[in-house]
Amino acid sequence: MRLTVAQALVRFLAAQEVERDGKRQRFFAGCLGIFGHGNVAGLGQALLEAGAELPYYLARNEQAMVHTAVGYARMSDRLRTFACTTSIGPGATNLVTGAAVATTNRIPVLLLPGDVFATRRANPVLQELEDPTSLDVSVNDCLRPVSRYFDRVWRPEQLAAALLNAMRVLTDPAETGAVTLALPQDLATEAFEVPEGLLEARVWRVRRPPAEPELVDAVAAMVRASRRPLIVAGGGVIYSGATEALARLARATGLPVAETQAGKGALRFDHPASIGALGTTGTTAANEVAREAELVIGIGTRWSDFTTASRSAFQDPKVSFVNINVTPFDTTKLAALAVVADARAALEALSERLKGWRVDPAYEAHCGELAAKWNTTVEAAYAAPHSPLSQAEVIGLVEAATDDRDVVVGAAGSLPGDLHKLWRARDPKGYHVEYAYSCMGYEVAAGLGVKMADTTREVVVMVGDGSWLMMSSELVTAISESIKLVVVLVVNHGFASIGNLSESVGVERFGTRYRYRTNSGLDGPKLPVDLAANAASLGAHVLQASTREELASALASALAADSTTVVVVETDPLVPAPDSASWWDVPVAEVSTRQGVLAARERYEAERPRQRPLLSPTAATQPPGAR
Ligand SMILES: Cc1ncc(C[n+]2csc(CCOP(=O)(O)OP(=O)(O)O)c2C)c(N)n1
Ligand SMILES: [Mg+2]
Repeated sequence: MRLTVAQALVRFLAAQEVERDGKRQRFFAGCLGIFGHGNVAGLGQALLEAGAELPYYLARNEQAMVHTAVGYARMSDRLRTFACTTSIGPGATNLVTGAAVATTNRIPVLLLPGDVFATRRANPVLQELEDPTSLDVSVNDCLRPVSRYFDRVWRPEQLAAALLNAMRVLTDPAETGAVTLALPQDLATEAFEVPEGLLEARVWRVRRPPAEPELVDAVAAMVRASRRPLIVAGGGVIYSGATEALARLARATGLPVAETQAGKGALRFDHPASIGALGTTGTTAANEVAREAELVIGIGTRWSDFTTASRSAFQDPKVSFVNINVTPFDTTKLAALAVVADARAALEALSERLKGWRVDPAYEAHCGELAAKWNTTVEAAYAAPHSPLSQAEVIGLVEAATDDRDVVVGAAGSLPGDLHKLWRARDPKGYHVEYAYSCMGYEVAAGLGVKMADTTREVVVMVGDGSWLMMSSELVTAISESIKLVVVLVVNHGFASIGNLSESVGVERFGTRYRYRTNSGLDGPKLPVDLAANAASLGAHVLQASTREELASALASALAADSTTVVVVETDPLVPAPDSASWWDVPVAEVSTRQGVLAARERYEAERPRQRPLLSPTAATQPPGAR
């Protein structure tokens, strides 16, 4: 069969399926894209011809379309995603930030940037970089470090191997992330004889590697010997579909479970073993249990500094770690006993080995009391009235307005931290906050992908005014596709998060307010920017709320509506969420003419000694007799 490279590629993508636990489905839900010179004649032509075989969605910004694909893939537990096509040059480099979001979060997306001519017959072409030291460099090389697999297909004969490797990485739970296949624009339109078999339907099995039995024995022995064990659930628990296995183990043993950002929702907040969010943005319950834990079992977590409170969260001098993770890279962190395994498989095996065993009842009761106490703190933060409203009040009203299965989406600013500690998750897919890359602009675009992945749930995007100004473009895509979102736009006239951080490092909220400039800085009156009018101009229905009653009623009508509503609410950036006695390592200037900086440096130096290297081998990884 004679096809262009782009036609063959599109047919290949349409024929790929994945299978896990006997459930088979198409891997690519479609192709998101923005056409320009570099992809319109190649992939554009091929997608037109393919029609419903690989549906095409017009996005408004290339970075945003990767966010949409990431939102979709995360909501689909990494078993489905989108391909993303761009023009060459700026369209392609706009992908870089989105690719980094995908790769840091370990979420599969396929990027198909256009590239310069393979033949070089008319170079430099429009938007070509021209590196005088090497003509085979193009701007797409920026995508190499943020891609788990990168290939530039210079010749039609190379297409088959590139596609098979792309699928290998995208469907491998340990390897997955952004995959980039750069397509020189002349090559994409070139016809070739498609190798036999390439376009036949293909099923990729998503593996569930079991834990080695000796390791499960070792972990069970460590748990039995520990007086204060703790489980930390990360995103891997959710992607593996291990939440029920975790709930059963926790119920049977009383092992307390704390959650990372990506792992939040692994247990319902009211499960008796749930102690909530861990770390810098954690609950007092999880942070107190972590402080004294003797044994910490991380499952499907990459141990970011927010989770470990910059390695200050664990203070027991003999604390040891176990890492259960499908990604070998993550298992060696914190000098843990490394268990390379699928989360569900490992949890089931561990449950078997721990049959009949339970944590000390006093410890269980202690964890339960701490969790109940934090719940009281949350209730109080939700109820305390402020004018303008506090962000906690807004979160409380969104929580109250939504059903168990609805999804809250967030990413950067002060919302992720406040949501992590306050939001009471009632469903494993109900909490979707991107906090590996914490990328401003993810919110609306990803919300669109989340809704496309599961149209049976209401999706509530919570976004700050800073993020909104940076990237609200995909609201237009949602409108044009008649995909309903509820967006809660939190207006606090600047960066509450970085303002607060700035103050804590002695930098006095410098440059973090959306205000007119005066002689002393950005501290004049508020700007006449009207984000409600801005949202309405993009085609959304808009409701404004300034009291609790107005917000509750706006949320109720937005949730009941058939089309996208943006609820604009003003909040006070100076009312913080309740503190959870934790820390984050953000270095403070060592010398300064300002007293505030010196005081902040002093506080910083006082905290640093709580930080621990966490390098001690566990008993199971030490040679016999070493302890
Ligand atoms: C793309 C990007 N640029 C910069 C940052 C650094 N940053 C983190 S939060 C933030 C401010 C966010 O403002 P807003 O969305 O209004 O949320 P708020 O802090 O007010 O809650 C900035 C600039 C980031 N995370 N992402
Ligand atoms: Mg803001």
